[in-house]
Amino acid sequence: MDRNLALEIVRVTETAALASARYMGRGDKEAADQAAVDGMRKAFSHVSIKGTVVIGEGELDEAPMLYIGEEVGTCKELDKEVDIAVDPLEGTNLIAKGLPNAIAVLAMAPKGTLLHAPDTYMKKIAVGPKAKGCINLEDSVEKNLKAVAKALNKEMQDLTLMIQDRERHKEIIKEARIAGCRIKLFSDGDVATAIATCFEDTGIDIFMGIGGAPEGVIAAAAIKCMGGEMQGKIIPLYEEDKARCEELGWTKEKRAKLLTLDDLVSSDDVLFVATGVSDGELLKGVTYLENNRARTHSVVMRGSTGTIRFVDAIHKLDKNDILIETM
Ligand code: VTB
Ligand code: MG
Ligand code: MG
Repeated sequence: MDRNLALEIVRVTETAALASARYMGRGDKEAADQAAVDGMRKAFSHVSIKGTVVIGEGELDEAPMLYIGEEVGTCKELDKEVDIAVDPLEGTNLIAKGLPNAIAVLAMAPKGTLLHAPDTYMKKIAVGPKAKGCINLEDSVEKNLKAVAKALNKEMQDLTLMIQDRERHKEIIKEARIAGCRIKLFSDGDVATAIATCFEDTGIDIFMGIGGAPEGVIAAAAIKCMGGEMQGKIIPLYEEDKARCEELGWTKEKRAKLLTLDDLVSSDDVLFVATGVSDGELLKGVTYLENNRARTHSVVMRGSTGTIRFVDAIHKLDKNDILIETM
């Protein structure tokens, strides 16, 4: 993929973030999500790719656009064909309540290289580059924690696990407490959390738990760019998820397979971009400034070179044509 795409594509998540950040704390997660979707979709119509959404707004969030199979971008040339995975507002609940860690996010890779995960759940484990090769989703919580502690040259009591605060994680949390590590619970947004393991200064050493499968593929794109490790397994949590999996060809046999990082994202030529909507572990959220301006913080990663760029941008809102069209 063209290296300049990495710089071009940041406008897409910036627009989604700018559009949805207005809804912070307003208690309306659907409106915030819709604004992000509209903004992202509009911004895509200015990008020179021939993109197909393979991970989109599925039934989990019930958003009508950027659906799976939708074509985005201005190009027709087959050599510009890419797969796109989006979550225009990852953490709709977070924005509705004004809580931290909401991001606008997308991943892009050559056609056929992003896993077409069902819009159900995925069991996940992720670590940063130093603990690569030490984890196995099939092993016990204790074994994984011990292996990561050893790889990071840390005592167990100094290791930090981050896991979503859900009833379904009761067992993992119990085992981790017995093992003796520190545990940081979060309410929503496991893309940001999985990625945080790859940045030492976040203090997060390992991420585990069951969250959205689409979010799993998106996080894997970033982890691939940064040389960390992630594994997953499709888990239909509820009865209706099972039917949905079957409908999409995710049979019981197919679901039983452990998904490696290469299964989730098979190309090294992957792009990942995220813009903070509310303040988070890695990115600051949108702030509004005097004179109709707003500031965004984004991260752009390129797998082929491993370059990670933080983009700190000030937008003049009344001159931003994409935003004006969206509002
Ligand atoms: C997961 C997680 C996301 O929503 O999809 C979660 O991956 C939904 O889980 O990051 P519940 O059904 O238990 O709420 C997020 O937290 C936000 O989209
Ligand atoms: Mg979403
Ligand atoms: Mg989400």
